[in-house]
Amino acid sequence: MRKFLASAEFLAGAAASAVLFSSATARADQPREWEVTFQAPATDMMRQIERFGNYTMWFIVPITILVLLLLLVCIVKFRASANPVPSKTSHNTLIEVIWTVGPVIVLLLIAIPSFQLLTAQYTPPEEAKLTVKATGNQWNWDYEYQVDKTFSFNSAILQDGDRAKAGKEDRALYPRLLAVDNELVVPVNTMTRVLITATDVIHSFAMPSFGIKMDAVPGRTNETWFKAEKEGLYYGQCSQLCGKDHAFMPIAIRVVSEAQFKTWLATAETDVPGANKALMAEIDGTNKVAAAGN
Ligand SMILES: [Cu+2]
Repeated sequence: MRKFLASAEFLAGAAASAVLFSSATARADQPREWEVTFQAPATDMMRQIERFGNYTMWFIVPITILVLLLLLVCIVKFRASANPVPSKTSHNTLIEVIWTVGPVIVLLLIAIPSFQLLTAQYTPPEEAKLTVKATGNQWNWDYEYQVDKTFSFNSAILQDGDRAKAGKEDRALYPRLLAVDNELVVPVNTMTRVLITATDVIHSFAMPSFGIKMDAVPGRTNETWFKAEKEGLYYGQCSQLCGKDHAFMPIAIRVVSEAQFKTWLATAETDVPGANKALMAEIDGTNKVAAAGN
């Protein structure tokens, strides 16, 4: 028994350090195995969503326990052997009032903050400084930067064969099925508007750690926004079943400093792969300096 406990302790420790290690090296957020909670929020909106999710638990857990207990009481107390003559009661005004008013109060307590959150999601707190348009295709994304000199590029899943050429061999930072060839690059702490549409079927642009998910509908432009607070590489996926390669159209957003974004933008207008290479080299360099400083 002691041996089992010791090995369990070791496993837990190893798992914890693996999580710490990977988050320290990856500097990003992405889905993880056996994850039961939300990804760490990278925007205030996601923090609000997380708070609301935790708040609803205060209702969900007690109600589930109450219903389970009531069921158990009925099963044991009113079983045929203990209760051979069943009650013929069909009405009880007090109980009916309680089971009507109680749920109404619970629903109001959930509905009011829920609508407040929904309103906040549709009310950008400030004017956007950057507008990008995301167009879903079967099965990749086009990103258009609506800046002085509008330009666009395609972002598709990273093929294993292209890893070396792209300099993306680190599978913690560029995971299989989530890494892309060209990330959407945005500056940190900048109000970013995302216009979302599609060319063929309905897709959905979703970034869990930003708290955004918006359908991409052909012939229609939807709008959402985010303001990322932390630099890093974030992963999401198309979230509307869109055909055979639906599981293979990830979304990757690279949040960089304002200076890095300016440099990237100046090159990207004419040469997206070149701008990405330079940006990756610079980020790698600053990471090494930071690691050396520790
Ligand atoms: Cu899709």
